Parts: sequence; structure tokens; C-alpha cells
Amino acid sequence: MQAKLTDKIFHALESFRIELPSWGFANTGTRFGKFLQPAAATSIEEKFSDAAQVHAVTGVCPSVALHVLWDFPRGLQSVEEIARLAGRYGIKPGCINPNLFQDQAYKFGSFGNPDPAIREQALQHARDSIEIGQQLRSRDISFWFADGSNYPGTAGIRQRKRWFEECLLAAHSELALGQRMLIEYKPFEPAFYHTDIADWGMALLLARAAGPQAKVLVDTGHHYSAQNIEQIVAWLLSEGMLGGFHFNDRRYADDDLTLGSIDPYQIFRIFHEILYFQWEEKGRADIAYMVDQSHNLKGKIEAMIQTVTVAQELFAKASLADHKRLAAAQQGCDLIPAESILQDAFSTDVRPAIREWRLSKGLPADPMKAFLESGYLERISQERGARNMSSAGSYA
Ligand code: PSV
Ligand code: MN
Repeated sequence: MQAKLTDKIFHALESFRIELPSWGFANTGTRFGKFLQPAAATSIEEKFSDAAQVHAVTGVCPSVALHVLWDFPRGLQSVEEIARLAGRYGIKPGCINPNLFQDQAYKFGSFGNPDPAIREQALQHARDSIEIGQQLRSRDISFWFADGSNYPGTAGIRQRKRWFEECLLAAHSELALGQRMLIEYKPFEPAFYHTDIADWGMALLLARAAGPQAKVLVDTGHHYSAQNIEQIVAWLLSEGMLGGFHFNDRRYADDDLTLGSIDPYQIFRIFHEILYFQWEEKGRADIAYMVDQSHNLKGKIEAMIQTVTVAQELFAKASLADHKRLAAAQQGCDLIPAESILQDAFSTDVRPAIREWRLSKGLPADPMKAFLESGYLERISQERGARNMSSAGSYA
């Protein structure tokens, strides 16, 4: 590979960090059941320990996203314990995810619930989550709402929008300087008729209504099939409203498959839009890259390592597009040269350069191999096996 291309890849990798989800290490499943894994994390400490393994072999996952209900069983009182674990395992607490969907009170919604007492309960949880973020010095709070309805006519769609605006505005007023609120959208599931924040446009309007520290979070699995996600990304960038990503791949809906397993070109195109924007703006877009996957069949740590290395590969490939030539080709409507710039970058084998970059950082050239040879998996399977296989497993 030409030295110039290797330089580009090295430069891209320097800035690329991706956050792991604590929930991706625990036993999870589908609504039809769970297949328990002996190595799954059974406590928050084990989640930190597993995330630290992924970081040790990849060097690019210094933080872990936390879900308040699952990882802070005693709410704010759990903060000290999390801070201790973060120090012990050298992994920073990342994005804080309030849980506004599991409590029985939320059967008919949280911020969109017709009952003001339940909206207040949800808002209080949001306030507590924001305070958790402040105490842990974690910047982003990420809101995903299951709110919606299953049957036409059963929910006041406009009224619920107003309640969302009110609650998000109230939550935004609790943010400290520099803290951000990310608003995630999803077209359906668990609601099957209408979802209150169903797409990026709704999330964008609500973020604008909430205040200047609110941005949109794009979960790649939360789109209808065939939707042009990179166009959404480009629009959010141009509006200064792209806050972050939840990365996963999908074939049908929110399938939570490892990144790039189905459509790597899609993820490449997303990264391309970001890097093209940064080239034009001569600066970095402030985007939180996060994984949101929970694996039912693949080993959890291995699936995370696979996702992270594929993310690096696709980001590195995207960095190879010649932006100057692309801009000129687009301006001249030179279709085939323009398209080829993307295709050539995508088909370049960046793996040798990434291996070199890893070695230059003192990291293993092959993270998966290093992990599998470390003995960690055998050890935790033994230690946790009985605990995992005797229980029904738990999401938390
Ligand atoms: C919902 O499908 C979601 O994408 C949200 O980000 C949740 O926090 C996450 O999955 C965990 O279930
Ligand atoms: Mn998500």
C-alpha cells in the first residue's frame, strides 16, 4: 500500500473511539427466550471487567455506556460503586441511559403518559440520571422511549407530542454546562401502531424544542428497510444536530447483529458522509460512536471485538476517499468517477495498515486471536458458568 494511504489510515484511526454497551455483556435474548452463555457477565463488575478486555486488545474502547435501571440498582447510591469499578478496570463510565420503559407504571408511556403523576415519575428518573452523569463526569444522557400505542385512535398523538416537549424541556433545564442530551428514535417495537419518536425528523424537532444541548442519536437498526441512513446523517450534520450513534447491523428490523455482518457498505457510506463533512468544515464533528448490540448466539466479548474491528476497518476505508476529487466530480456531474471514488475506497484492503497501526501502539495485531489466547474466556466460563446456567439469566 502507498505510504500516503497508510498515513491517511493511521490519521483516521487516531481519532476513532467507540463505546461499548454494558448490556451487551449480559445474558440477553429475544422475546421467545434466552440461550444462556456460561461466560456472560452476571454483575456490573463483570461487565466492566469484560469491557476492559475488549479495550485491552483493541485500544479503542475506553468507555462503557450504562443503563440506569440495570447498572445502578440503587440509583444515585450506586454511583460510588460504579466510580470505584471504573477506576479499578480503567474504563470510563460513558453515556448514561435512563430506563423509561420497564417499570409497570410505563404501560401507557413515560413522557407521553396521559397521567401527570407518571410523567412526573419519568421526569424524576430523568433528573436522577442527569445527576448520575454529573457525578460520574460522563457527558451524554441518552433517551430512548418505548412510548407509543398499539391501536389506531387509542392515543392523542398531538397531545403526547406536547407532553414530550414539556418533559424534554424540563429535563434539559437540569443539564450542566457541557452535558448533552441525546434523543434516539425508533419506528416501531414495542409499540406497533404509533411510536411517539418514530423517526429522525421527530427526534430533531423535539431536540430543538428541548434546548441547545439536545442532539439526535442515530441507532442504525432503527430504520425501515431500504431507508437511506447516510442521507439522514448528512442532514443532521448539516443542521449541527448529529449527537451520536448506536451501531449494529440488521437484516429485518432492530436485529442487533454485529456491525457490517449484513451490509458493510451501508456503514462505510455513513462514515463517508461524516468524513466528507469534516473535510468540508475543516474540523471534527462532535459525535459519540457507540455500539448497541446484545448477542444471543455469538459469544458476547468476541462479538464486541468483531464489531469494533469491523468499525475500524470501515472507518479506515472511508478515510481513503479523495474528497477534493470527489467534490470536483460531483460539481462536474461526472457520475462514474464520483461513484468510483467511493467504490475504490471501499474495496481497498485496509487490514495490513490497521495491523501496523496496532503494533505501533503496542497493541496485538489481531485482537480476536489475542483475546482467545489470553485464557480469560475459559476462566470466566468456569467462574460464572454455574451462576449463569442455573438462573434464567437477567438483562441487568
Ligand atoms: C432500544 O431498542 C435501544 O436501541 C435503546 O437504545 C435501548 O437503550 C437499547 O436498545 C437497549 O435495549
Ligand atoms: Mn439504541
